[in-house]
Amino acid sequence: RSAVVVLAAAALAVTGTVTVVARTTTAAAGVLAAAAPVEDEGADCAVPDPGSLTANAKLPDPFKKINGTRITTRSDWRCRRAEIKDLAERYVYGRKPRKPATVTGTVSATNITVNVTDQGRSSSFSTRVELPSGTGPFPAVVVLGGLGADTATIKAAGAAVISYDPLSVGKEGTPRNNKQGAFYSIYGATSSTGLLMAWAWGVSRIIDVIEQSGGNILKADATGVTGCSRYGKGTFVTGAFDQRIALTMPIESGSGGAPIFRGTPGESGSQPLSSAYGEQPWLGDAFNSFTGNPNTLPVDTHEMVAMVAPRGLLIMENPHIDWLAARSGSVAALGGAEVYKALGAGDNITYWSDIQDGTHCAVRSEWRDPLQKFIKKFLTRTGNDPGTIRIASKKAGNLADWRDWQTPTLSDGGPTTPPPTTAPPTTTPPTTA
Ligand code: MCU
Repeated sequence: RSAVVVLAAAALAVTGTVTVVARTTTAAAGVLAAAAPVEDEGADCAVPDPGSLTANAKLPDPFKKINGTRITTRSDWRCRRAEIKDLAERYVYGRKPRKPATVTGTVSATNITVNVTDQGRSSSFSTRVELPSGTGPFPAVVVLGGLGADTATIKAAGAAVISYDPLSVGKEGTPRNNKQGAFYSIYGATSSTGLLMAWAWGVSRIIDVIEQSGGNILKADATGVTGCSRYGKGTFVTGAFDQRIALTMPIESGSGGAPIFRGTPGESGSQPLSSAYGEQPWLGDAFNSFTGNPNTLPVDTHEMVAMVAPRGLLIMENPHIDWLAARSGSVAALGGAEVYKALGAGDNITYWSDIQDGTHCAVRSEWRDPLQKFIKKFLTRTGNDPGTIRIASKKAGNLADWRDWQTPTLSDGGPTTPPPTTAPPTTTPPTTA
């Protein structure tokens, strides 16, 4: 497998309204883009106890293991990722249970049913399905909650739309000690796992059913996920915690979603962490200890971005509404993109906040093109878009302000040097008389 994906993390050009990070790509991006065949590919990794927490105003070094040493190879990332996953569950979202004892269900051209049994308890939920035109089997995008998703573009690009109501799996409006929905019917109303992770678990169970369905209608290895606002938070968590998901597309997720936790206290007008924790039981109960001091978190969302790597990630953010914390969102994307680059997959992430209309969760013309391109790259697999980092200057964060670590050159997994920029010498063809 020679994934010759070379990233020349080139010119950081600041244009009039946006920061564009130009990138150069050579061949075979698809090799690293592949989703894993299992939900949690690093489940066998030995993850040490995190020990006592120490304050760090900067973003934790994603390349530094819990034992204090830094990873040196791309293959080391697999178990470093498992550490990040453990920290994120422990302190931020709550535990995502392992694959349940039994998942059954059906896939038809109009709906999916999901029945789960685990720990002796059962629950069910269902979703609607809309197929694109043409002949299947089709890739599919799970749309959380309906809001803001450009379903016309998704279908036009050749993917089915699975309309999933996250609230059937994790209900809003309940106190933390009485959580409700298909997840909590199994794992208990006092489970400390927050709604975002419960919603993510529901998407994983939908994928289980698609996998078992025989693949005549929907393809199991080409699933995307999207959603806006609170469902953008859910989308972000869903993509981070299931490595079968080929393309993750959170929209305007705000505090508790993509934006770095460390950034929101200093980002004027952004939703405070106490509010993201308190408005609904979105985050896990354990996050309560960090709402006033995110600096003691041993993990931040640039590392959840990194958990998605090298899979496709399209982060869409709105810089016109302060509450949405788009500056902190840009820092998460830039920080996480460092891991993508180190893995040779720098062109598998797009971040786009350069938009005109400030309406929350509007379907926007600016996002149509990047959306189509990433669906073609990661779901129908008919494209090879190199990704774009397009940050509105109004809410442009600076990664250098947030890190005290540098991105290592990881020693395996293919070349890490850019291709020659000068053309090779040409030979003059012999002239024949
Ligand atoms: C951005 O997502 C949330 C936000 O965190 C909440 O404070 C607000 O009430 O709702 C937003 C949302 O989900 O809007 C649909």
